Amino acid sequence: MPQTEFYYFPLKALGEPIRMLLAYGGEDWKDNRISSEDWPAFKPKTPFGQMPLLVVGDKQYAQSIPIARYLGRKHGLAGADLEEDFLIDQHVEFLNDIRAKAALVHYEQDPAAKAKKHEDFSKNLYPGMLAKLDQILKENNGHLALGKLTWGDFVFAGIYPYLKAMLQAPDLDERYPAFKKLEQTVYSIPKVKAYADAAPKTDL
Ligand SMILES: N[C@@H](CCC(=O)N[C@@H](CS)C(=O)NCC(=O)O)C(=O)O
Repeated sequence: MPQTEFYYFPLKALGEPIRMLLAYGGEDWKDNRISSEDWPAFKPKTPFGQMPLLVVGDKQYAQSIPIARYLGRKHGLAGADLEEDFLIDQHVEFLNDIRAKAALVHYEQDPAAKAKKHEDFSKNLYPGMLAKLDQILKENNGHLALGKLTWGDFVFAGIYPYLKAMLQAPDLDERYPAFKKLEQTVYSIPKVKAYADAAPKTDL
């Protein structure tokens, strides 16, 4: 069996769903956490100049959501047919829409523009999007899709701390208990828990 190597920064963020899926699948994999000092030398070796990156033997797999979908299919966490796969994709993309909006604020360099964007999105965008996400979880038995565990739940649980920080919403758990519950559901799966217990602790 070729060695499976995973590469990401020493953060959860976009890498954690993939780490959790590798752990769930019981794969023999190496968790390479690339420091910001080592990143410039590694960047040109990646397909898109970005991480996460999964390498299996001589094959490289890039882009976090396709990697999660690929591992989900590999480990029995996908839909049973095209229609079910579509529902998982639809809700993962909606979650990613929220992440992308929050990232616009989080990565804004100008402090005044950042504060203005945060105020605007907090008033006009986040409440509706978060309420919709909450409704999706409630309609799906606490899961992101299909009323049961899918790879989409791993995407949710893995990025949740990063999302919470980018939304500047430390009270998100209290406002939407279903979010925290889904994160806990995935982290309480024994193989995922064993990975998380042994992994370096990071906030995001
Ligand atoms: N669409 C890509 C985005 C990946 C991405 O934004 N990666 C960031 C870290 S979260 C990165 O590699 N940044 C370093 C750089 O661009 O030099 C994915 O989902 O994998």
